[in-house]
Amino acid sequence: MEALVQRLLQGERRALARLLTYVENEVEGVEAALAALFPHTGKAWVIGITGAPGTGKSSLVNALAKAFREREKTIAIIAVDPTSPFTGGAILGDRIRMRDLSGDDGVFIRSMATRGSLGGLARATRDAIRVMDAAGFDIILVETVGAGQSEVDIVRTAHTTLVVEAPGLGDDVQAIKAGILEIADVLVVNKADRPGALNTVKSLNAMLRMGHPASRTQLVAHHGRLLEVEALTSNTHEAMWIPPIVQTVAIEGKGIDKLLDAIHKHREHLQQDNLFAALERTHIEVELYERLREALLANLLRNISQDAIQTLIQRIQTRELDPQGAVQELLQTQQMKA
Ligand SMILES: Nc1nc2c(ncn2[C@@H]2O[C@H](COP(=O)(O)OP(=O)(O)OP(=O)(O)O)[C@@H](O)[C@H]2O)c(=O)[nH]1
Ligand SMILES: [Mg+2]
Repeated sequence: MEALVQRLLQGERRALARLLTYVENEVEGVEAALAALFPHTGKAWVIGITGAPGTGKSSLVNALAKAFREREKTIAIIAVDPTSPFTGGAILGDRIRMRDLSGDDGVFIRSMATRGSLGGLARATRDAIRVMDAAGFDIILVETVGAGQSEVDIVRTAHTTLVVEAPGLGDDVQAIKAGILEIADVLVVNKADRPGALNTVKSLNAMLRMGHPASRTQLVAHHGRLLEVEALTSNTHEAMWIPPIVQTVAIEGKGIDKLLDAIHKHREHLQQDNLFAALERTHIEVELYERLREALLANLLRNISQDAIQTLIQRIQTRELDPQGAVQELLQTQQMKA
């Protein structure tokens, strides 16, 4: 592992690929590698791209990567597929569409699918981002399908979040249904070459005028949970960010300059008033509590036999014991043992 870490820090792509596989498979010893890499992280700008299936996220990632390359930035891409471990076809599709980026050492592409739980995927994605960050990439693009929990997980890792819409996916703006407008730093109306694009822009605009939540509230972490709270009155107008709406035709590279510009402005926005430090603090707090919960539970369960759990379940089912009482009982026996 140690040698692998050194090779990764020296920029060796094969070491990077191998470490990412270790992260994904939670291979023993990978935690030590992640710990050794951690001091080398915190430099990359992480951009999350989310939206309903088929809106053109991968095409946008492709176009963005090319545009960043033209500006001499190195790019790592993670395509996360939280829906199913059986969508190898879709992942292959992503890879094929990104083939015009291959052969360039300044671009690195990786797909990740769930193996077990969504939580596991979120952790693996976060760790993969760190590994790529330590490997020295300037920009990390993370694509996930907007399907519930995964958007929130992007917020927990990305610095700038793009929410992608496209016309003709139904009569309403998809973001309303999925409730993901709140997390958008930039709204992208892709497939602007299609009829209805202007209507999509109009509905998004109307929603923003009604008061984009971000213009009145802010995300904060409280005991490791993300909460939306009223923006502090001391948060003056400079501190507020209203997500711009950018139209693109990803497959033709149209509007990509404007999108890059919007991303850049958001980055500049975060760099004022210590907003970036606050965002990072929130990310760290959420992660810390998440890991703590996991570790405590794992610790506890190590000392409890499956039989004991099964007995408790039975006692709950027969109404002899209530679920909260069962938890208390478990904690007490643990304390007595300790
Ligand atoms: N007309 C038009 N088609 C586009 C545009 N961008 C992407 N497409 C097409 O839309 C389809 C879906 O594009 P993808 O980039 O795979 O979309 P995605 O959001 O990554 O899809 P999933 O990852 O499956 O959710 C493909 O056939 C693209 O060629 C665009 O700007 N205009
Ligand atoms: Mg895709």
